[in-house]
Amino acid sequence: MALMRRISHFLLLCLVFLSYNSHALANKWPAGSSTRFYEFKVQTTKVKKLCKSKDIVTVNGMFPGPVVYAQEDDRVIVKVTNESPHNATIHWHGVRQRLSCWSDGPSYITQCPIQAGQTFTYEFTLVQQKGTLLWHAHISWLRATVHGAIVIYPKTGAPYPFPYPYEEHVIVLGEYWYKDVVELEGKVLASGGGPPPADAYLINGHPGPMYNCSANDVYTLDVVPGKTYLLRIINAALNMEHFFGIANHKLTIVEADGEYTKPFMVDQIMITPGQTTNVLVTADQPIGKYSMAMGAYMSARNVSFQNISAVAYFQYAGATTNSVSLAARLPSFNDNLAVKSHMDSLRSLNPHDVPLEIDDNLFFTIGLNVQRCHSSKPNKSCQAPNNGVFAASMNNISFVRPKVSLLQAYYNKIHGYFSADFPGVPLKAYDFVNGAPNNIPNNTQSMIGTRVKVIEYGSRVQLILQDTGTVSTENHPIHLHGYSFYVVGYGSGNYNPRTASLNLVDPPYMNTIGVPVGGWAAIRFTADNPGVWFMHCHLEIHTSWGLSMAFIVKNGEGVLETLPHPPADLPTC
Ligand SMILES: *[C@@H]1O[C@H](CO)[C@@H](O)[C@H](O)[C@H]1NC(C)=O
Ligand SMILES: *[C@@H]1O[C@H](CO)[C@@H](O)[C@H](O)[C@H]1NC(C)=O
Ligand SMILES: *[C@@H]1O[C@H](CO)[C@@H](O)[C@H](O)[C@H]1NC(C)=O
Ligand SMILES: *[C@@H]1O[C@H](CO)[C@@H](O)[C@H](O)[C@H]1NC(C)=O
Ligand SMILES: *[C@@H]1O[C@H](CO)[C@@H](O)[C@H](O)[C@H]1NC(C)=O
Ligand SMILES: *[C@@H]1O[C@H](CO)[C@@H](O)[C@H](O)[C@H]1NC(C)=O
Ligand SMILES: *[C@@H]1O[C@H](CO)[C@@H](O)[C@H](O)[C@H]1NC(C)=O
Ligand SMILES: [Cu+2]
Repeated sequence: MALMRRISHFLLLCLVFLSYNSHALANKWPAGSSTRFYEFKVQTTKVKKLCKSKDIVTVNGMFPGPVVYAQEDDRVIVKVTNESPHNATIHWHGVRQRLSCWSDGPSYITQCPIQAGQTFTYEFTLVQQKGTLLWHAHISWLRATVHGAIVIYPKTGAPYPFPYPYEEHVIVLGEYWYKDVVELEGKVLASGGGPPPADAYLINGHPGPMYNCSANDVYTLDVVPGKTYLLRIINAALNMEHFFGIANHKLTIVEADGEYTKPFMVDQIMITPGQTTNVLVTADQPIGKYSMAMGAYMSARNVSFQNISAVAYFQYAGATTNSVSLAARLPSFNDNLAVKSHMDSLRSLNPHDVPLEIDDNLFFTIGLNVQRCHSSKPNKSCQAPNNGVFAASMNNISFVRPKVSLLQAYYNKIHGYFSADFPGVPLKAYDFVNGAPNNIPNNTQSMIGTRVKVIEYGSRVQLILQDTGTVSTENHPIHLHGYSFYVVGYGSGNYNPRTASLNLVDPPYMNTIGVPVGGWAAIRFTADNPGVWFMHCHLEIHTSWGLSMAFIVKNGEGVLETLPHPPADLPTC
């Protein structure tokens, strides 16, 4: 029974479907690393939300999907069967996939899609990884509904570096559309313009009382006065970044992207899609019902977005269900200072190997573009500003997905699908934040192509990510596959190596960094995991527009530095 008290209603639901995994929640872990088996069925599921019924794609009929529980150093095996009519793949976001690039999951980067009726088994080891991560579909916009938590407990006998919480709860943030998201992506791309705002935000699949027909569709976290809770917050939203907070309660950040941080108390957090943040919250307020809110952070100009918050309840035992909820106050949608103060608070608890010397000095611009209209129906298909077509790029190259997976093409030396000439620095230097180069006024165009950057095994990499103002400056959440990286610096304006101050002592170790609007971020990692690793903006529309690239990290010497052969059941294109 002690076990049952420790899990939320949300987790209970998962247990109903996945009872064979319920042991994973127990406090007593088997000694040594073990193997966790999961079975994922990607399928079409009917849901009723916000006044309407519709079909969505889920895993095992659950939304959000099942939680994958494991322990540090465990082997995880997930058999994915695609029972949906769409192509599918699953990405294990933040799992570093040591020597298992084949199981990373981004479609056309490390694998061909699992087509309708096919099965593929992902296998990886959580080498020295613990904390909260997420899994999600990595193809088209399916991730909107195909996502869930990964909870990795520390090794047996390794306590949390903070007071043991009374209970732990997973909080998954999402966005919801009435329209079919796969069709929606196609329509948005065909229009040349921007995407429509989400119809609602969701907390653990529930929009809360602020939308139509949703007064009773509210996630409620029941708390005991005086107790401390660990919230494992995951942003699985598609196209927006968010603020999250609880009325009258402080949050103590203890982990970001699956790595412990020095504890820091804040009123609210900003969390980008792809990021995970663990916070402690103590029910230390008068008995009552408090709202937990998820609202928009929109740093770009002139973009319409859903400005109604999703609300859940943080409800004390003893509060009556009809007691009035105290509203959570979130920063206003464009409060960049609130975002900066959250970033300033993130410091690694145990930094171990921050690269101090650099072998590869890279500089990538990131931002949106508007291409010239080539359509005979500009009103229909060129709806970006100046009757153009939206694109997005890194170093002015809009990435085009190849027809086969890059990893298969690279591994089997199949030519013609990519070129290894992704530039390490921009081809033109100019005032990135404030405008286009002087010699090409009003030129907002980008190049298109499938280009990769090749890195030697073991190279110590510094990468400056620089936001551009070609269309509008914006905070872009950049995610790197296969690695976590130290965020050694960030700032506003154009990066200047003479004035930039870097933290090489206790920088946060992350897998997704919200590069400040109109600013830059500097990240460092040691390229010691061979394979093809996607790097992209985690706002899905920006990835659709080409804000991505891939690194090829070469093999080193010997089996421990060499990518093994592909699994036999790897899908083909
Ligand atoms: C609720 O429905 C009405 C009528 O359809 C609509 O005008 C309004 O915008 C909706 N409100 C929200 C929050 O969706
Ligand atoms: C803002 O958006 C409107 C409507 O989409 C468009 O007409 C206008 O040109 C945009 N302004 C700028 C500065 O991009
Ligand atoms: C929310 O968005 C609607 C429509 O886009 C707009 O009319 C309204 O002023 C916005 N409200 C706030 C508080 O920004
Ligand atoms: C295209 O849009 C412009 C204004 O946005 C309008 O004046 C024009 O009539 C439209 N053309 C067609 C063919 O719909
Ligand atoms: C650049 O844009 C400005 C403002 O839209 C316009 O006045 C100017 O003529 C444009 N210059 C060129 C060379 O197109
Ligand atoms: C980006 O590429 C396009 C297409 O080649 C070119 O016209 C434009 O000048 C480039 N812009 C920058 C900033 O390099
Ligand atoms: C599904 O994937 C296969 C293999 O890459 C591809 O040929 C097919 O066009 C894809 N189907 C859709 C609807 O994208
Ligand atoms: Cu972006």
